[in-house]
Amino acid sequence: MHFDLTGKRIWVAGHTGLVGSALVRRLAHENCIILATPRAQLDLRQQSAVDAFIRDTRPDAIIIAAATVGGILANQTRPAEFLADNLLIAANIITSAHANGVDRLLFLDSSCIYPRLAAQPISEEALLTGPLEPSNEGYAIAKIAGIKLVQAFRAQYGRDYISAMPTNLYGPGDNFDPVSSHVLPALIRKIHEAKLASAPSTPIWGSGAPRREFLHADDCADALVFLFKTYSSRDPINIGSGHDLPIIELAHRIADIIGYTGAILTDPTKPDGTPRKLLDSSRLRALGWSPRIDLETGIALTYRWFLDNFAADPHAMRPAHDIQQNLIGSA
Ligand code: GFB
Repeated sequence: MHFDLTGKRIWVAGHTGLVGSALVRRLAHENCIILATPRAQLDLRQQSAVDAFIRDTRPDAIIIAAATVGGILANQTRPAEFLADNLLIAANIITSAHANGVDRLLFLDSSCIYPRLAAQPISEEALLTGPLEPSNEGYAIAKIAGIKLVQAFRAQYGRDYISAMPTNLYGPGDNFDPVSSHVLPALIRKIHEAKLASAPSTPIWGSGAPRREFLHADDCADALVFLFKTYSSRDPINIGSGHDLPIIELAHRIADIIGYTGAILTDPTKPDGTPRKLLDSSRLRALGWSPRIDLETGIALTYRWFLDNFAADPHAMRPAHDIQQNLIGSA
């Protein structure tokens, strides 16, 4: 299968988010037209607005990188938003894409759709074989619904829609809010601030024992474009780096890169989440794609971006608790 991007109008829904902005950078190297609209002008939770946008802009293909996202605590404390917003985004865009004759679509999923205690590394077959991790059940259910929509529109209408499951992502443009962010940007900020304050120690959440796999957003975008051009199947496909590590080790690596020599303390009052999340990405590797950015390089690049864009002026960044504002309608 080859989907030729040349001259195609591609709507990147969520173009200001972590993956969306990486997709825009990556698609700039393809000979295609990128459609994007400011979030203030399009609320992806509104079916009529989404429908009108697709009707008016006539995309040939759509990548759904828009979502209400956040780290473990944001998921735990705002389950209604994570479930409802993400159900609406998936359903609105996919049904309107079909209604307007868009025949190619990629839905961006998440590794948290897999059962909490799935065998590691987690293969695509593990989907719906066991209970989900409670801290992000709402988000996971909405993302599973997205996969099912993709499969249903393929089965009933023959639409060439696909879904892909990236592992935990990080990179430039990430959310560095200490409360709502994911672990990697949260630790960059906390450890950077501990260094500036010459703090003798800095705490991380949970026991530090959970293991996570990390992939740089630019690698993820490259894999998504690769799949968009070459992959057509009802089966979702994993996108991972192939390496995981305990959170405490991640904290020490970040401290080394930042040059922080204080102690890293754990905080068992905060949630650990799922004990391990390492994807089996052999299906993607067999198709010929591999990541290029190793974790040390990726952390260093992300820290550089943080220093250039955030550390200098924290107020210029996203409002801390308003992730939704930043992602809904940010197509
Ligand atoms: O990245 P994170 O929030 O998400 O947390 P999940 C990963 C691990 O890092 C957990 C620990 O064990 C956290 O307790 N951790 C340590 C921290 N310090 C911190 C910190 O300062 N901030 C954060 N955020 N974590 C998310 C899901 O799960 O993964 C989402 O909730 C999504 O729905 C995303 O799927 C990819 O990997 O646990």
